[in-house]
Amino acid sequence: MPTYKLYYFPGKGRAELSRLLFAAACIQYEDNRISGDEWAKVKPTTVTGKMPFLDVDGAQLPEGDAIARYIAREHGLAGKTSWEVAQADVILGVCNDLRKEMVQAHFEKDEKLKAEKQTKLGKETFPNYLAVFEKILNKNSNKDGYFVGKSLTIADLAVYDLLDFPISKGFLSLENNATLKSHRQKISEIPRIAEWLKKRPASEF
Ligand SMILES: N[C@@H](CCC(=O)N[C@@H](CS)C(=O)NCC(=O)O)C(=O)O
Repeated sequence: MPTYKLYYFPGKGRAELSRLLFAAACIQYEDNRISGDEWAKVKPTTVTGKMPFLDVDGAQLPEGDAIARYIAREHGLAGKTSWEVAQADVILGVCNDLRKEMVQAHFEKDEKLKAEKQTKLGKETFPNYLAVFEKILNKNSNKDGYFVGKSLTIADLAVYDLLDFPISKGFLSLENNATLKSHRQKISEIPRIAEWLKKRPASEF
């Protein structure tokens, strides 16, 4: 087993999916949370000048999605066939589209535009994306399973992770999305995930 060292700011952000994957696969790793001051020193030593990056036996892998997909492939959470891996990639793509809209609304500097973007997010964007997630879940799992195949994959954890912030902030409720709600509950009750959710450091993002 290689020695894994994950580097990111003290938050969930682009690193949390990898942490959830490590938890699900029960893999030991160093969870290095770098402060702004430390980052100024670390940045010039990195491949892309960005975090997260994963050190694997001394070799550096940047890019949050590349890291998560690598961990998933190495530890049986990427999908069991090439088709399943592609289906999981679909979910990751949809997650990235939704994340982009969430980030744009949250970090909009113009207050009027921000209010408009947040209203659109709540009234249009979230309902549309949640409907897509539910359609895929229902098609795959007869309403009580996983996004891809018959077992946990990176896709389940990606959706869980992405919806964490808006749900925890009260911006989003799954009350009208029973399938997604029960999926979320199921993922949070997987013992290794439940343990990580309980012990992970608190952070807003
Ligand atoms: N596409 C990259 C984006 C990475 C990225 O933008 N990281 C930000 C934090 S979320 C960062 O390192 N900012 C500090 C900097 O650019 O110096 C990924 O998904 O990993």
